Amino acid sequence: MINLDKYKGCFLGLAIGDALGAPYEGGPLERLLWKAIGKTRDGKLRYTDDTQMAIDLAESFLHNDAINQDHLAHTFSQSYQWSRGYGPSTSHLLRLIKKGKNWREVNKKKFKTGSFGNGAAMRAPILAMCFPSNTQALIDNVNKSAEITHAHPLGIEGAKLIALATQAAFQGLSSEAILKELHHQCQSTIYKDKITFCTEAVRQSDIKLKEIKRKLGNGIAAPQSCVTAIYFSLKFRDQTFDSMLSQIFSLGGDVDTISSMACAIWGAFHGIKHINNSNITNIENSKKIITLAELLFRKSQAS
Ligand code: 8NA
Ligand code: MG
Ligand code: MG
Ligand code: MG
Repeated sequence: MINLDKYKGCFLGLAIGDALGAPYEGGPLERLLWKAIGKTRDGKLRYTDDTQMAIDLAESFLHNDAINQDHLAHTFSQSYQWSRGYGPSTSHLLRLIKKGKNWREVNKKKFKTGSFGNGAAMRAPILAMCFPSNTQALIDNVNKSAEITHAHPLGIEGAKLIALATQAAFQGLSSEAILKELHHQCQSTIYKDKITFCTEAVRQSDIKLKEIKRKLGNGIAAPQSCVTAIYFSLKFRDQTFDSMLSQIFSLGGDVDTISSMACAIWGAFHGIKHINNSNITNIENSKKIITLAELLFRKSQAS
């Protein structure tokens, strides 16, 4: 059953996973930088590019009642701030759009085939809130959202898997059914093989974290992180939000993005009532995020 509680859990999960995961990301220099800039003036944990782009996507969708690529590109560029830790190619692109370039002319400037970073996937849970019941509409709009910043087929495919996993979590499907459907939806062998491994790993009781890292990855490329996030959301489906977070923190690598995607899916399964209140009140703009989740839910009920 899809309900408002799940919408709030999904959006807040995304932001909490991101803000709590950010200090664990990367090497010692990045951690030092995050110590300096990772808190707001009133002591809340700052979220990073992952949540900012998710908020942009929600606001642009609510404004247009659709994914309007030009409006979305503009919205991304207007809220861009280097201090939120955007990926290098996305930073470059958003600065060009801010200067007045059309996104279509610059989205393949850095990489001829477009970026396959996980930047399109990290905002994909919001698309499942925009299109909670129509799978084809969800896939079409994942493509539209991803193309602006991540036109590479592997960047788009990672976003599609995260969006479909979130949609299935809202609907409360069994983990077996979710993985079967994701396997069916994979276009490339790289994702297909990872979903096959993930299906085994979710069942196995003694799987080691280093095996997950080796087989599914923990990097900033979409194929190195999207199935990893799906794995954690399913492995910890019947355990606490905080126990999932602590495992992802131990994984290392692109922790903010992997925990953001995993926590969004977990939140879509269980809803806000299963997330500790201290996690919610500790992060920047939690009230605004709850309001956006309410507006998205209301729109989904009206259509
Ligand atoms: P992106 O689009 O810049 O892609 C990330 C990286 O992936 C690129 O910089 C390349 O190294 C590589 N890459 C992507 N596409 C190609 C290609 N076609 N050919 C060769 N290499 C390629 O960034 P994004 O928007 O996808 O974001 C990815 C991650 O970066 C996110 O996790 C986000 O949180 C961020 N991030 C930031 C920091 C930081 O503190 N600055 C650290 C880690 C990750
Ligand atoms: Mg980030
Ligand atoms: Mg980061
Ligand atoms: Mg990241």
